[in-house]
Amino acid sequence: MKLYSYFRSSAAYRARIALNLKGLSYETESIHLTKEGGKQFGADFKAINPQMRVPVVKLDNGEVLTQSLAIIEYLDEVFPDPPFLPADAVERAKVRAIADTIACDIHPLNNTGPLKYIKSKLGQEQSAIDAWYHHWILVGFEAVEALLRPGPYAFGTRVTLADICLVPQVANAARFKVPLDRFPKIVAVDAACLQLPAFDKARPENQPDAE
Ligand SMILES: N[C@@H](CCC(=O)N[C@@H](CS)C(=O)NCC(=O)O)C(=O)O
Repeated sequence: MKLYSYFRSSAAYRARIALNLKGLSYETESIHLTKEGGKQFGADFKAINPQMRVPVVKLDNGEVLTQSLAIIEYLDEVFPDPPFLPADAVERAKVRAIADTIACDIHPLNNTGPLKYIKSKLGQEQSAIDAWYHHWILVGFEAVEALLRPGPYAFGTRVTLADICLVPQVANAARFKVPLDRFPKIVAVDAACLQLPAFDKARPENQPDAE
């Protein structure tokens, strides 16, 4: 398998954690999202992912998968051990709700493309962009903090999809100096997950393209 990734991309970080948890080996091809205007916009990568975003997984049979949650679901279906979701349908919906709060509600508002647009097209100062970034993480994390179960992980004693989404979002928050003292459960889950080799190996600073 090949993972098109970028060390700072939190969506790619999700895919890296999932691949590691399943014990799958993969080759990383780095797509630098800022160098020379962004390698994701080059014709070669556009031919691979018309959305021009990472992560992308290229399977050994040549099939190309995009969107981190679709990639993670695929991995969970094809490599069911260890499962990313609980056995009970209600519990599964709750884990997915935490993951979606992060992947569908928080992350898109803090993503590279929209931030660039706010700055260059809407003429906002960096201070306004930082305030925007902080705001959407803080309101999103308030909800996530309330949805977490007693740990050590986001939804109890087993790692789930919720952890796979939460840890990269905490890394983004830390990078942009969002204060997390209001979220002791999130901070504890993040610390517990990062003790696991699958999460540690997936950290931005442990990637071959880390700067
Ligand atoms: N919903 C997508 C988000 C993917 C995404 O937006 N990736 C960002 C990096 S975290 C990206 O490639 N951005 C490039 C750009 O906006 O130009 C997923 O979960 O895979």
